[in-house]
Amino acid sequence: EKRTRKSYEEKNKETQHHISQKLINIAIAKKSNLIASADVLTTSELLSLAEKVGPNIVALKTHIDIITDFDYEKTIVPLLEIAKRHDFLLMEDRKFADIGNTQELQYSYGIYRISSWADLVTSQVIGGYAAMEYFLNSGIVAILGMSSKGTLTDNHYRNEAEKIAIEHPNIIGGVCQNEISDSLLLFTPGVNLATAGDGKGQQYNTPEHVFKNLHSDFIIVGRGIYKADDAEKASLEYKIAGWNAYLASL
Ligand code: S5P
Repeated sequence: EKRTRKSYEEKNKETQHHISQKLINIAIAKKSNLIASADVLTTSELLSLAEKVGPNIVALKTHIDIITDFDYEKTIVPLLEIAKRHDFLLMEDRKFADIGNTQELQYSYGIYRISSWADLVTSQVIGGYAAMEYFLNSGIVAILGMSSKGTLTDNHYRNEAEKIAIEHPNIIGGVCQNEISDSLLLFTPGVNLATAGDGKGQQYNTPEHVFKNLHSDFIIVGRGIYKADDAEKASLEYKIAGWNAYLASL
């Protein structure tokens, strides 16, 4: 197939981008390939979740625009401190989808000032190669295929989007439910150990499936962790499940 199973050590040698290297080094040090998605609505929930799951994750994925009481000083400044202390990266799941100029403005301005804190940002590649030029401070994770039922990311779209991702030096990887090129890190959301869907179109797979069949590099888990009675314990369970699935896939 087009993607071979490579270890994080092998990937580390091949990658050029400093953000990929940082992410992989954290994965190796923590024996974790877990990215927790913090889809919570308040600053206190966000910070408390980050504190609990921090030791077990390589990155915390945010949707910063759903934080109802967002305040740069009270939300981002302490989040950066927690990320530094527990050694994880911040990934803003903004899924940019516009022309380059607008994306540049959305990335750096408004109240969120994403460019000043996000190690990684997600972006659609619908705007084409040149639209990807302006996320200068962050590694870009391109949305190549989506996990939701009825998504328009069919084979043709995925292949065209993947070409841009492979060629663009600022794009370090892709979000996808399929295998993608070896030259990209593969991030797979839609992972849950307990359920197959959410009744709103989300479709879940297990860590075993994404490592063995897709040769994924990182799993993204939202409700499986932040909705659990004990988020800290759940993050440890997903961390262990993800790492064991990775080892078994080698
Ligand atoms: O195709 C996708 C791409 C993404 S980034 N499907 C997804 O579910 N996501 C994101 O992953 C989604 O926006 C959410 O933040 C997370 C999945 O959350 P969960 O609660 O379903 O695990």
